[in-house]
Amino acid sequence: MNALPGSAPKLTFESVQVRAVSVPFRRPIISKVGEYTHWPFILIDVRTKEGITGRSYLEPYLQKSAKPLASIIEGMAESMKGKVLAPLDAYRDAMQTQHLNGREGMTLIAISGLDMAIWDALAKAAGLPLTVLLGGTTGKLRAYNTNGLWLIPFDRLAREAAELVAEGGFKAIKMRLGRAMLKDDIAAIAEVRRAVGENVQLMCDFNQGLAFGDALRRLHGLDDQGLVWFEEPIVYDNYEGCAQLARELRTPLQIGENIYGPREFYKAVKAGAADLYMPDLMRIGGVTGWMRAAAIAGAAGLPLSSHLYPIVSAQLLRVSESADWLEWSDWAEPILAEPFRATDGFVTVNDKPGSGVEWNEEGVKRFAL
Ligand code: SMN
Ligand code: MG
Repeated sequence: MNALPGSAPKLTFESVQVRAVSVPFRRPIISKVGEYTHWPFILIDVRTKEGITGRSYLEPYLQKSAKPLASIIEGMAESMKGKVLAPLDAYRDAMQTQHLNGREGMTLIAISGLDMAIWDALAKAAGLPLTVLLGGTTGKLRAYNTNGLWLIPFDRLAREAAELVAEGGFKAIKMRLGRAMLKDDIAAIAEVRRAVGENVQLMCDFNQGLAFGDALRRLHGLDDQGLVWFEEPIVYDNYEGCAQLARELRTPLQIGENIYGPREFYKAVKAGAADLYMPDLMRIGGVTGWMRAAAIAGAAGLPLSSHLYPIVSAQLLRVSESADWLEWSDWAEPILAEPFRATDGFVTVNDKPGSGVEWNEEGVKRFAL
């Protein structure tokens, strides 16, 4: 390394490798945003002249997005070549040039992927876990299991709920709602409660599946169910509608996984669109975007949870002022060098340098697209 005594080592961007895989689900997604049997991942390796490789992955939902996204990332990386690895500069420069294509969508997803890999490289070069590089400490975070309870047949709910609890001693799990009638949602909740008892907390997610009028009626009908939150009842960017629901209902309203970047995040917060927020690293702008959004949430006194990306999100929740829940899933496990498991409902950020993302090359080869 070319470090001077007392200074952080400097890293230089050399090249990027982008690969795509598609991993079959143990429990396929059946939701209002579609049905999926496989989950695509884009794997990003940022190589530096100094020999350190920064890694990240994206979960682009649609297999067909993998190729165009990979070429956007490669194009963006072209202009980073030879530059000092500095995530805030890279974010700014990429935004300045890429805003010609729009500041959200694929642009920000690509920036987010590169940003996370760059931060990973810097943490590795410093010999520190990302959370420590960002000024925090390693340790535990409470997590809920999101691995199942999609809109599956009613008679499978109880068994699956019990399985989710058992997967990591979870004290909280998430189920999907928005079945045909209000009474169906009430019955589904009762079925899950029957299986897991009163001591497991229940989150619920509508995946934007309700029209505003339906949501108004449905959520009032579910308001006395003791749910931890109502997630995305209506289309995510109807901030006025979300704000009305947040004001009217006693159960906290949760949104955030579809919000692009800290600027949009600020607009949602300013509109009072929710009581709780859960940014997704792929859309919020990677580590850089997350830290900016976390500062806004912290200052506004709004609890912050994560969406997907459990390993990297855990590093960031540890340094987020208003950290709330980590959303735990094991979907990336077949391509990761080490599983990221929960015990007694908690995940632990360990002392390994970096963000925690390393590949299981055998898994990557097996599920390559
Ligand atoms: C979700 C995650 C991944 C795919 C579809 C839906 C969901 C969540 O919104 O919050 O976990
Ligand atoms: Mg959701």
